[in-house]
Amino acid sequence: MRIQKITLREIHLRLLSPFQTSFGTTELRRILFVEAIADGGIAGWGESTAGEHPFYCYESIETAWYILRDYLWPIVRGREIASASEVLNLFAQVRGHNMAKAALETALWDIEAKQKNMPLAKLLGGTRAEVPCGVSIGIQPTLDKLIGKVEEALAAGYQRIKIKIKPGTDVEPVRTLRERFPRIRLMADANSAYTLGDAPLLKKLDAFHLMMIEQPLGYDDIYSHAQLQRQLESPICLDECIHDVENARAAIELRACRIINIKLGRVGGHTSARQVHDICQANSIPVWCGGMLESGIGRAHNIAMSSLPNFSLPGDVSASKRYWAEDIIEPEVEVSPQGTIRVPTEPGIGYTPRVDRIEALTQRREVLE
Ligand code: OSB
Ligand code: MG
Repeated sequence: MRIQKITLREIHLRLLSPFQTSFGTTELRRILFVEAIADGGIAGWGESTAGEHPFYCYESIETAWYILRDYLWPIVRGREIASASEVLNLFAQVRGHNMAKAALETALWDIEAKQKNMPLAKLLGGTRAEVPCGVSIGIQPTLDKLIGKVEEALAAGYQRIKIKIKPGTDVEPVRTLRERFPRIRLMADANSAYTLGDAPLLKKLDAFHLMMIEQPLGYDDIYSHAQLQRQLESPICLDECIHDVENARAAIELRACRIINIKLGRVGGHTSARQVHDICQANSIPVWCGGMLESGIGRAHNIAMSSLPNFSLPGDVSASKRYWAEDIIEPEVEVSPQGTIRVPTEPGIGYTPRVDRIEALTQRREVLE
């Protein structure tokens, strides 16, 4: 394929309810899309999961836009690309900025799948017809509200509940949920809010039989997670720390975690995600797909990736209607009463971007040729 042009777009989408983590609260998502047009006119779509602020990681929508325009597009422009699987290496010259890379790389995967008239899931090597789903519930103002959110998610069929924790809002909500729901699959995500000195506090969570504790320590600190894992019975799952197959390998060999959360943006796209998936599989480390409050386009890519065989644990990819009054794809992402999402069998990402609606929500646009 040869890419004729790409369009960068920023849309604003308001979450149905504010989402609070240990690093802040999000109410309005500023989402960057890449629409790439290949020779032959086939369009592919990707979504950058960079946040509004550099709080989850150093990237933000502003850095992603700049890196895409000034560095990544010039690498792709005019180049004959035999397969989207080449793009990870082409982009290696740019250090980091994985969310910017993933936005363009995933769009090219969508194009390649459409050119081959195949579902993206199949092109990636996916084997699942449906993927198991969990929910990620933000920090709530009261324990009653938290219980209400959990009841709602369980009634909708979701297979596991993740709650966000932060210092001061940790043992209490976990204990409350475990007492109220003794048998559910429950986990907690700290988004790097603790230090190794908090090990005694984190150890208290062992009493509640969590599936895992996600990213308790420093966002780039694999070594301290290895020290913590030795002290905990609960498995540690790494999120923020894992950017590519090499540091996944380091985390596995150091025994810093027993589970890895894969996010397309954080690892730089489908090729890297598949490499992380494969090394985890070879080492009996189960993986699951993390979420970044994506709109339908990012969600569709997450579903395709989650069809790979080692995505054996329920992920954070849930129904469009949990986030948005109206999504920007057709059909919206739906979850069955059993808590699964059907992997589309249509070509490409298998959901159609609603271009009119995207156009109406667009705050900024830049066409690069
Ligand atoms: O750490 O998994 C995370 C949202 C924004 C930033 C980081 C994270 C999250 C979530 C939400 O947990 C997952 C989702 O429902 O999209
Ligand atoms: Mg996380």
